[in-house]
Amino acid sequence: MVFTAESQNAAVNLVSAVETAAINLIRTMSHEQSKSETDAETDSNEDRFFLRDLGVERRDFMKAGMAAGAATSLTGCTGLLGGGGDEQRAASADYEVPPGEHDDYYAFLSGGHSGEIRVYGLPSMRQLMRIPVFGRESARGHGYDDKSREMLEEAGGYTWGDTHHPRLSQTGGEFDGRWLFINDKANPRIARVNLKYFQTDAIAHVPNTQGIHGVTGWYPDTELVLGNGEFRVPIPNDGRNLEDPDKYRSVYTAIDPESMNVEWQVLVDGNLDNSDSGKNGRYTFSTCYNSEEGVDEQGMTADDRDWVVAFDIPRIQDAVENGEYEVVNDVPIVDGRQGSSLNEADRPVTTYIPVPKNPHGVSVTPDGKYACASGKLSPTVSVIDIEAIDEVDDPEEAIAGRPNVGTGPLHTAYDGRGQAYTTLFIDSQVAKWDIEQAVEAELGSEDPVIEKIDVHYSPGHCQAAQSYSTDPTGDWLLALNKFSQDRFLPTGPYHPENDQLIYIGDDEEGMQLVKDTPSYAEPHDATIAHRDRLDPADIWDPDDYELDYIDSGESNIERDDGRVYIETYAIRNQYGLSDITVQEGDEVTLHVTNIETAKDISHSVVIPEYDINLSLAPQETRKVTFTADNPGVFWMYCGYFCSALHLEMRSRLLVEPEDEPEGPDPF
Ligand code: CUK
Ligand code: CUA
Ligand code: CA
Repeated sequence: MVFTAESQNAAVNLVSAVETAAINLIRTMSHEQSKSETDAETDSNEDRFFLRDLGVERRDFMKAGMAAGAATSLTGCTGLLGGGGDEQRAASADYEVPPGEHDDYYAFLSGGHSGEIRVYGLPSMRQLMRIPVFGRESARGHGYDDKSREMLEEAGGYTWGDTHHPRLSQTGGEFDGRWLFINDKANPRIARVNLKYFQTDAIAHVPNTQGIHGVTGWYPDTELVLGNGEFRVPIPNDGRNLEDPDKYRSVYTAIDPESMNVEWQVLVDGNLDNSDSGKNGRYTFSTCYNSEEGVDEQGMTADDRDWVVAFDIPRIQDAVENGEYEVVNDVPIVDGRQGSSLNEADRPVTTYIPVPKNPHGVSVTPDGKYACASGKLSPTVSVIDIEAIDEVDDPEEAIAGRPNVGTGPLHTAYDGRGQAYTTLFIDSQVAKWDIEQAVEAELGSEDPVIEKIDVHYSPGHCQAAQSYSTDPTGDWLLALNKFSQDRFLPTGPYHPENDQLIYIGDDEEGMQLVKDTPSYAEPHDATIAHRDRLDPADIWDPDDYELDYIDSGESNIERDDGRVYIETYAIRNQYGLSDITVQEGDEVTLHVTNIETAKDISHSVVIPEYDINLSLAPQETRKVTFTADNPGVFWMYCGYFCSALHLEMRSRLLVEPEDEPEGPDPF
């Protein structure tokens, strides 16, 4: 039996009569259909559609997934299907990457107010790693050794952050596997993750703004990293103009990706939400939902239009070079407001392109032709013709299309075949639409929409494989849904979020939901890179850090007037020094190399009393400094289960008291 429009209509009728009966019918239908087509179709496009030579044609379970999805929508998402239905579970199993095999893609997901990044493998959706960024994290010792602790302290000393937008560095418009940049929406910071080591290696503190929201590289070659100031504040924010919101300001900030130095800022009208870069080293784009410059929801939603700001980066750099700026908190700020004299020239520094209404995401098509801004409070996506910006008299004329995609459009991703995928927060769907058709159609037309798929529920971003680069691979789409409601076993009042994997590689069959993955609050955005784009190191290269490598037999203790500098090493199953004696009150630095050359043999140095937690991957050296202000015996042990004698891997820190302890021994 084939699952057709008729059978779906039949199912609709049945649902209105007896919901559960219909769902069972659909389940049965799709199951039978799946089985019969598996028998019948054995040859077509096997290699293309098979993930892992599992011997099953993927169309079969795509249809099964479709049926289960249809059933879910018929029930109004009330959870009658619980975990998604047997067919969906079966479909999902066919996308499993078998034990011991590797995924095709890395997906870097932001962790929201957990302040971290999660690394998934796609299509398995297995969580491969977490990368701590803006807060201390004990498993990897982030914020515990001197270097990472100083990095966090120098970037403002905040204890947590809110990561939203992981953006990979690009060379020539393609991911180069070098760095990942990510914003802190809570505090004014942008961090850099070194993708050789999957480790946060620099954090820039950005003055003159509260929090950085959207972030993007300036592509194609990531010459700058750009961050959006979302919350308007007085500049400088030193107590002036508290009651005068008209004098609150937002800035767009440029950071040098190598030095992580804040290079310049651009003052704008309104505020700045999300950001993306054009592909040819000219414009970057940011949405503004608060053109009204309101301070509450009513104020920020008063007008029907807000705007997208196009930043002409070379023109801004000229202005900086010509000294056309004011310096506040050591940063040159170029006036990019609409009335700025810099905008009277032939080439304005900023162009304000009106779009409806409280727009949210903006993303540039892989060919670099269009910047698409989602309306949020308008059911449309505004398609900006980037080349036209220089040609039109009125910026609004640069709008080349405006498809009506559905309710609550937030973010748009691309498959590289001329199609766009926009999340619909309110409809709980992803809409697929044709970009050129959107340009040809009347503004507001629904015609460019090709299909919609239900997701569960209320997606923020969706992200397609390599969508942010010039070469999307067009096979996988992640929908990062804010609510999971009834999709998983209950875990108390805090529910996991739901990251759903959708196959988008077959335009004929349409989008296929294949996997639900619960996630901890809360992924906002992701970047998905083919594994060939990255080349992570197995073990550390000692040339990549500044600390001396301490080899076997090179342990050393130097004492100088209350300072004790200890150099030692770790190897299965011991430290280079079996005990270390210091005086109460000494300032102690522990400098340790993990001299293992075998991959995956990590050690750590843990001294709980002194809050020491030094984590060491193979060939890695780190140091930590502390004051030995409590006398006594303190076991120093290894936190990684590194060998059969891991528990025996320990030494003693002996802190000699300043004053002899009093009283007899009680035992
Ligand atoms: S924002 Cu979170 S769902 Cu930071 Cu990209 Cu839209
Ligand atoms: Cu080293 Cu456990
Ligand atoms: Ca608005």
